[in-house]
Amino acid sequence: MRETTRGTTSGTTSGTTLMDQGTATHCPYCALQCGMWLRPDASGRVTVAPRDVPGSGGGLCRKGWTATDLLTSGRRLTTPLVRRGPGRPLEEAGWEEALDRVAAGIEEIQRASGRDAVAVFGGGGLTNEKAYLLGKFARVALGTANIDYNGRFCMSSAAAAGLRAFGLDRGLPFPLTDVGRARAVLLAGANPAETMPPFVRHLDAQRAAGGSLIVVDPRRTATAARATLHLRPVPGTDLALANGLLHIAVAEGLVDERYVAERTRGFPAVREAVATYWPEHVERITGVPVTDQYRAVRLLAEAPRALVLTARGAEQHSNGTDTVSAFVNLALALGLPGREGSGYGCLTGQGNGQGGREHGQKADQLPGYRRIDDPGARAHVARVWDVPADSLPGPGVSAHELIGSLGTPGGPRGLLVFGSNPVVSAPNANLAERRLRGLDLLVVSDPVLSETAELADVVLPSAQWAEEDGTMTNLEGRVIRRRRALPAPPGVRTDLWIITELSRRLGRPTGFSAEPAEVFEELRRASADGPADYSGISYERIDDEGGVFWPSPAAAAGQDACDDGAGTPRMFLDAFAHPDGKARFVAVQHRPAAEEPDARYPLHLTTGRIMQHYQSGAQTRRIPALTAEASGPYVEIHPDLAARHGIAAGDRVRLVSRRGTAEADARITAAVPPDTLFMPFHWGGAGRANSLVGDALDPVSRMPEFKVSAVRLERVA
Ligand SMILES: Nc1nc2c(c(=O)[nH]1)N[C@H]1C(S)=C(S)[C@@H](COP(=O)(O)OP(=O)(O)OC[C@H]3O[C@@H](n4cnc5c(=O)[nH]c(N)nc54)[C@H](O)[C@@H]3O)O[C@H]1N2
Ligand SMILES: Nc1nc2c(c(=O)[nH]1)N[C@H]1C(S)=C(S)[C@@H](COP(=O)(O)OP(=O)(O)OC[C@H]3O[C@@H](n4cnc5c(=O)[nH]c(N)nc54)[C@H](O)[C@@H]3O)O[C@H]1N2
Ligand code: SF4
Ligand SMILES: [Mo]
Repeated sequence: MRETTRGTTSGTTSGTTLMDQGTATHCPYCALQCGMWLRPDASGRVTVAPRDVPGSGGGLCRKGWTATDLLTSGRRLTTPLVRRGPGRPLEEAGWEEALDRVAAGIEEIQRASGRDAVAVFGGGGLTNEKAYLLGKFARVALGTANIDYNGRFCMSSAAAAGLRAFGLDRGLPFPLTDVGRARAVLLAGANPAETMPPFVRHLDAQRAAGGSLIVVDPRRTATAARATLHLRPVPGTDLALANGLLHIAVAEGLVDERYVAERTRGFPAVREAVATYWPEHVERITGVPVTDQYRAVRLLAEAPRALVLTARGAEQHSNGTDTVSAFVNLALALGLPGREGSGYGCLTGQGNGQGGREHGQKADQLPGYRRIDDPGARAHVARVWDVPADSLPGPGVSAHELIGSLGTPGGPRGLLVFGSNPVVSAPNANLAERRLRGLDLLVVSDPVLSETAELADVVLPSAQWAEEDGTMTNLEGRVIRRRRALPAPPGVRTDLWIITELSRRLGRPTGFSAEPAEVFEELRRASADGPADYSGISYERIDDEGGVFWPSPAAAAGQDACDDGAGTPRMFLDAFAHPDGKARFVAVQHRPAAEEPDARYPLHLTTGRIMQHYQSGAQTRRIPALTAEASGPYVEIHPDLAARHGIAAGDRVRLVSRRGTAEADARITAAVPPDTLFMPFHWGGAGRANSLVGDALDPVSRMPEFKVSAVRLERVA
């Protein structure tokens, strides 16, 4: 199924009325990566049409439909900005001045304080090519260990749990279309009705075919409203719930003993660990009724094909890795992973949340999902980069720890940010903002003047998705093409060009290319024989096959694609990625969130997303059609709680935590439990949810606890 890069509507015969459909690309935002046709018209505006692509299908949500508004809007940056002295405002500058200033600043800091004194912060929205080149830039041109990225805030707990269970982690190790075919789906902490609306068609298909959907979410979301069974745990108690479900599976004789014996290790310790998770005890911890626990287990165990899926609601906790392990244990005991049509998967979030974690912008990684502390991996990548292996730095620290160390004694004094807006999205954002303000040099590459860019010494206006080529890896692990539909405005440059120019100024005239296709060729070699092997993937092959699933070793690239897609649509069918081919159970125990409600801060706060806004909102808050529908921050408050505080719908309320305060409009709804508030995190300033969130991290993944804080609620007079 060759994917045409330029499309024409079918059905025309004369050849004279062929209508140009435009350029075939994908939405800039989430990991579903819906297909799009982009067509610039005579007035310079770009029209969008949905494009039917394998996996995500032919739908678009409101964000996709309006994504092109930012291409032509006056709200984007079209010239570099430089702060020409402390206390001075950002002023327009030429590229030479801006880049020279960055290079000089880096050299000065590194001369005085060492190479690690300059850090890099990347993003899961960057193309594979950019993520790869950014990681190489940090290790080779800067020689710093200090690089990490916002994926640490996103799916790192699921990745850590997937690695320890299966030996390799790919968000969904099966094609998305398996969701529609599953007879039972358990969604833990996911709200795709708002976060991936076109995905919901798979859930609708699944239920229309008689399947059951179990949603685990403290809130009655639009997704939960579609569920056969909605389990509403107290925030932060999913681990106890998952252990409890496994306890019931054991007690009811529903464990797939043959699968467990043949395909796994470590079950006895887990059986023992869940022995004390009696249904009544689990109800006391989680609030989920005993009968619902039984029903969930039966629905899952009796389905011929069943999926267990987690997302941020289950993962963004100080016990997030263990929580995902508890759900994976349940899936393994029921014999799901590595079986056609069944399995465990994590719904990744960002456009390239998958590829972004595979090619070296994570503190402990080299391209191809290699470990930076593995001598063999270092030697391989150093050969591709043409540098001595011992010149490569070791592992750096995680995103939140990196931000916390900025400008402190011994910490980095300079930071380059590509593709993130941590002033809004980092936990304990008041502290994050202070740290960023304390730097000697802050450089931000961004298409817009985000809250983080506002603090920068140098802002570099980068090209947007529709103005560049590259590859993205969607939530299924399918590598797809982003294609350039129109030129960037004059004065705007691509991230690859910026990285290449900076490298040249830092004494690396070779080894960096601004051409995506050239970077991808190098990425193929760097990833070859690694866990995330892209060596068999090429732009041409993606065009031919409509995307290629990694791993795709070069040696296998000639083989015909199967019905589900090219590369490896389904992983683990024959063996898991541990040396003995067996999956690992990991015994885990419930522990409370880092911060539980008490007399001074009596309420749970949980945070998340709404349909109209994307992440820190830097992009979507600049799109009038979206802000017209969702204009500002709000808090969901249960009617009983609101009544106790004398709060009416639309009143201004203040939330107070140990870190800070946030103000927003009250939205009164029984969708939240009486002791739990929900606030979206898409706004900065006074309405910034992350001013409330704490510093607790998961000990394995270093994922922050975005989903549980203790707060008190006040009515603003
Ligand atoms: N509209 C929109 N879509 C997006 C994004 C966006 O910003 N806006 N971002 C993209 C990205 S990067 C990501 S990571 C995904 C995230 O996608 P999701 O994980 O679906 O989104 P969230 O809203 O963060 O969290 C999902 C749900 O977790 C619930 N939750 C909170 N606490 C708990 C808990 O303790 N246990 C359980 N089981 N559930 C809990 C919340 O009530 C919420 O409904 O979305 C992607 N898509
Ligand atoms: N309280 C709370 N906080 C959260 C979460 C939560 O659920 N609750 N979720 C967390 C999660 S899952 C995530 S993923 C993070 C995301 O939070 P952020 O990392 O802040 O993500 P974005 O808002 O997408 O920031 C991307 C920035 O890069 C710019 N940008 C977009 N594309 C490009 C590009 O190609 N190149 C360059 N140079 N710039 C680009 C955008 O304009 C924007 O300013 O937030 C986390 N923070
Ligand atoms: S669901 Fe995600 S990829 Fe699809 S249009 Fe919406 S934001 Fe874009
Ligand atoms: Mo995310």
